[in-house]
Amino acid sequence: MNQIVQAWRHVFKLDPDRPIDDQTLEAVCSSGTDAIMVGGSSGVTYDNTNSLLGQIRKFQIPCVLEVSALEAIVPGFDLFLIPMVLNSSDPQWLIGNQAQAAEMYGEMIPWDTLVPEGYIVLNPDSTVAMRTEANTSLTDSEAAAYAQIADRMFQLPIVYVEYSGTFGDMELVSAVGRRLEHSRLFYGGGIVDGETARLAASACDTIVVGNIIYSDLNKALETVAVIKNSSIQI
Ligand code: 1GP
Repeated sequence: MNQIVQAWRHVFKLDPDRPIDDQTLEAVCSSGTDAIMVGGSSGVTYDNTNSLLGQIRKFQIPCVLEVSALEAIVPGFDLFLIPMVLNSSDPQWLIGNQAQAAEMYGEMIPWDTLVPEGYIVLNPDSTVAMRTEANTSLTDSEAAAYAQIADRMFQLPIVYVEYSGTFGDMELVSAVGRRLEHSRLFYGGGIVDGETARLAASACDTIVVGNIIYSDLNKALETVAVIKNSSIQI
């Protein structure tokens, strides 16, 4: 299961709360990206998640759900990514929601399909930062320390540096990457063209591209081309 994630270099993230037409979706799914991640910070429901899954399943591409709301867990995804927000000031986002899910669905949880992600949320203006009350003012070395704990103590397969909506500090991302031994480093936030994709890919293992899909499809597709046609070792 984790081996699947280990092979990803480029992922498109689609928001169930934002409609996408079939033509755009076909371009996204046929782009050469490694996987489609479904997830969002607000407005995610069972119905809009199920509907987006139905659209994506017309294409042959791994499709995973990043779980952000208990009531929007839809069966039928290849994997379920479970965020744990390492720098939230509210333990609900680190372990509380997960424990609640285990209490509600314990016997039914398909554990083999769950992949925990240690999130480090760093854009203070993003919905996710506000919602999770994340401490976004981490220094490079503080962020790297969180990552090391995620890697060596929690043994999380993914550490995800999240700047959703803005391009982040690649020095910090590199500092995090240097501290990881086993976890795969995901980076997302503000990747809007080939150049930002290249810069981010140089600092992490897997880039996640979201918003630009909805505002400039060609630029979004450029982010795949740059990763797949380059010799960047990520
Ligand atoms: C959001 O990390 C992703 O969770 C991607 O960010 O939408 O800014 O590309 P953008």
